[in-house]
Amino acid sequence: MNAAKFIWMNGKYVPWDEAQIHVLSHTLHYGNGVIEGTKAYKTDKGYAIFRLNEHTKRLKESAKMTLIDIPFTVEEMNEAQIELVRKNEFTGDNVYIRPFAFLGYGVMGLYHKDAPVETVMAAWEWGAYLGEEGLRRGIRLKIASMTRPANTSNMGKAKASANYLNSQMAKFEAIESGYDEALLLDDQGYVAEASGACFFMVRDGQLISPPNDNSLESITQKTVIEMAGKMGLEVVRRRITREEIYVADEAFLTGTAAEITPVREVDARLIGKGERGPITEKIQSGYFDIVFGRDPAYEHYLTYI
Ligand code: PPE
Repeated sequence: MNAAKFIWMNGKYVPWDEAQIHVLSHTLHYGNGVIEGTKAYKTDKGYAIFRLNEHTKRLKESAKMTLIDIPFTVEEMNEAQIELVRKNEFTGDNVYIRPFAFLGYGVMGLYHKDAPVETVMAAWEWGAYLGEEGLRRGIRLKIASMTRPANTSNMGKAKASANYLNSQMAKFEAIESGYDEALLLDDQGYVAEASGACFFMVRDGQLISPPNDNSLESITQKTVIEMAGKMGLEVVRRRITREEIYVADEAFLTGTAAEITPVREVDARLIGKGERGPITEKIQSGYFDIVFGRDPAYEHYLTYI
């Protein structure tokens, strides 16, 4: 990865290499931690963080769900991220910010009430999540053999570190099988989300994305729905089964890291013409206009640093 200069740890900026923890930290053993993924883009007026407050609020909410009491307010954490991007003196066209909270050293055993909470914000320059070619040509998606855990035994709305074991297994399987990314169904067989992004398809001019019944409440998905509405596209939130995807005209993934990544193939079936479709292209370029500060209608989503 690309190292940066400073990491914010519990209220202080520490040099990148000194941001260390004890091997007996609670989260390392039992997996209860929460993360965010936020992005800053280099606009004509300098870096701007996209939908900063919503990402930080989601971190606080994920922590509440998994019983981690973050000792910082959303405002304090927003300020820390702004300052972090400033202090690191980045030069690239975008910066990934990873705010997270986890349980530190001092308590063993599952009952975590007395484990110290560590709050960290890191930022670094990260290339295209699913590759530059993926953004242009589209990626190949495999439906994973594992499903997303059922809501009866998991909290998919929390951006919890523990949820990523399921994502990791699916992603590994997809890549080992020659694909780029995994799509997970829920325990009823309906599309939930990709390993680290949400799913959209286009059929007969209609944009369809599943409800967030078994997925993260994606901020990028919400942005795309708003954009599509303004572009005059019909957007439907409904359950999707796998065979519908096979005959979709277009498909794409949305996420902070994935941005808008076209899908050109799913389980050995070409989607549409097997390339980035016209609606996907429109949404993708519209999204880049927004995050790079080229669309005044969405200026309120940008926090300039
Ligand atoms: N679902 C999952 C499981 C997920 O991890 C993400 C983001 C999304 C949906 C999209 O959410 P949003 O970013 O609010 O639109 N995944 C983050 C982590 C990626 C990683 O590999 O790390 C991200 O995109 O930052």
